[in-house]
Amino acid sequence: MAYENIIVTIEDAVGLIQLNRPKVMNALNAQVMTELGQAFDEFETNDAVRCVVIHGNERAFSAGADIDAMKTATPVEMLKGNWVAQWDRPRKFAKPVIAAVSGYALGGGCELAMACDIIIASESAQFGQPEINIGVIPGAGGTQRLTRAIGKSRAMELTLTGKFMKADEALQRGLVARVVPVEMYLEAAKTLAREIASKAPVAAQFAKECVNKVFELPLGEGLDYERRHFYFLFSTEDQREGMAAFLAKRKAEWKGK
Ligand code: CO8
Repeated sequence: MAYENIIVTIEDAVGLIQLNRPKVMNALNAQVMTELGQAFDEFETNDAVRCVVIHGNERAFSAGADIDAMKTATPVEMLKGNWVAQWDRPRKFAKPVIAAVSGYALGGGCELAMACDIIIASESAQFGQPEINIGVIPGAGGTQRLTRAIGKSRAMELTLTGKFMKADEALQRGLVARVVPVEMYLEAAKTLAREIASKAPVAAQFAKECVNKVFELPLGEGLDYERRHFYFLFSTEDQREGMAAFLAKRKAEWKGK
């Protein structure tokens, strides 16, 4: 598929999506989000892809939704276009998704990173929901996901002031998994993606789904959900193979079924 606003490649078993509007700090407009959805569709059906990394450039992961594109939008246009729904795509995508964040991850950029399963940040990363400064509020999950990730008081402070949070604080508060030097952030994300891609695919899909359910279900239902998925894995060839390989002290050969 030909893309104009993103660059899509596959390296080993890792699907790579680079947001590619550097002149506007990778601002996210309807075209970018549509292409992002198409790239996910492409990767979803490609068994060779087992993990995805989304990144921008060193200066910006993304400075958010394209302000110029939405400055005159009406509520009905927003509703009909419904491109906000694309922000949920990484969560709904079956395979694990890593956001590799360097520089700014603001507004919809922060929301897109938070919709991914893991965030790897460079030392220059800055996260924020500055929509208050342009007369609106986060609209693609920021109030919900940031608060769940870092707690109410600090999320409220960031959302009400529009200030940015630096990488070291994002790490300390659990928003990101790891902070690495700028020159290493993409490689670190790819290395992690390759490691995840080497695991049993169905188990990886279920692990992602179960961890994400923490944010949606009460504990009892979440525990039941996890247990049912655990039982189900005993119907896969990979469970037999994984346990047999462990006992035979050899490397498992996953089939993804
Ligand atoms: N949209 C459009 N253009 C942008 C955006 C953006 N979000 N961010 C930066 N740009 C453009 C600038 O206009 C500028 O363009 P030009 O060179 O033509 O003047 C270029 O990128 C470079 O930006 P700056 O000159 O401002 O660079 P600085 O280094 O001085 O500042 C910042 C960098 C701090 C990132 C600054 O650009 C900034 O504050 N950007 C806006 C951040 C922001 O407010 N983000 C939230 C947007 S609203 C949102 O995301 C809502 C999401 C809900 C989803 C709803 C979808 C319908």
